[in-house]
Amino acid sequence: MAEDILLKIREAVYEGEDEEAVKLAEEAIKAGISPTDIIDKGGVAALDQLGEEFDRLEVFLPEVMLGGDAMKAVINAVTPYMDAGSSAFKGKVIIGTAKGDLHDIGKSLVGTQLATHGYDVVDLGVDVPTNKYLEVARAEKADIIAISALLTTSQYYMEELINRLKSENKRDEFFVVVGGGPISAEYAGQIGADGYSRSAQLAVQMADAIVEAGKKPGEALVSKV
Ligand code: B12
Repeated sequence: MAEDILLKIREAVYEGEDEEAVKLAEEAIKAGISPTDIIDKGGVAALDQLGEEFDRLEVFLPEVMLGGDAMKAVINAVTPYMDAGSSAFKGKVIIGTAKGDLHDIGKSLVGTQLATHGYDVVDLGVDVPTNKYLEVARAEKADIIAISALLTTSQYYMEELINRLKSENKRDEFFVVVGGGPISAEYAGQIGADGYSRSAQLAVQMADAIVEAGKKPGEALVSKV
């Protein structure tokens, strides 16, 4: 039963049928399926399929765009049902997608998860230059800068931001956490990031571990895979 609805959501997102996808997502919620399963097993599965087929030139950008829009509609529909964890304030996070990169679905999911689990989140949107993260993080007295990248050409800016902090002798000013399709724990370690996680749910555990460890930024990588 649950598998059936999830498969139908996957098909609707794949086809870019946003109204149908939202209707099914609402049915799934009523049937007791968790928002996380709806997003991961329904929506993300469809986007992964579209991504692979796009790579093989079997589908084209308009199909991927429609799939992305349907996915966003599903996320909006199920967000109110997401489990809110402890609401005690844990820290302030500035989040955005790296320069040159317009992918915002994963970044927004991470932002929502952190916001519903005790973090004060400022979302700078997409195509965010390094200066902007730093400027807002300083103005807001943030604890964590979170950078998402889906394009290999944009992941470089994660390293740029960390190197900028080092060159200003301010590496300990912010924790810098990274994630997104092409990012791995190895890469996060290589560039000297403080945190990496494979998913939005794990991003909360990662951020909690960083805050609780009481270490200074730049000392160790916390990775949740
Ligand atoms: C949807 C999509 C689009 C949509 C984006 C819509 C939107 N509003 O975001 C559109 C159609 C606009 C698009 C455009 C392009 N895309 Co595109 N796209 C995708 C696709 C299919 C899905 C991405 C997605 O949303 N996944 C679902 C989310 C939930 O997953 P996620 O982002 O990985 O996020 C999760 C984790 O990574 C993690 N996470 C994410 N960010 C962060 C941050 C932190 C701090 C942490 C801790 C964790 C974390 O948590 C998230 C939730 O669990 C991917 C393929 C894929 N499977 O990833 C290609 C893909 C990313 N796109 C690709 C390409 C090439 C492009 C274009 C260049 C195509 C073109 N020729 O124009 C343009 C680029 C535009 C630009 N300048 O950014 C390539 C990238 C290849 C590469 N190596 O760089 C991919 C991999 C497809 C492919 N296989 O070729 N795309």
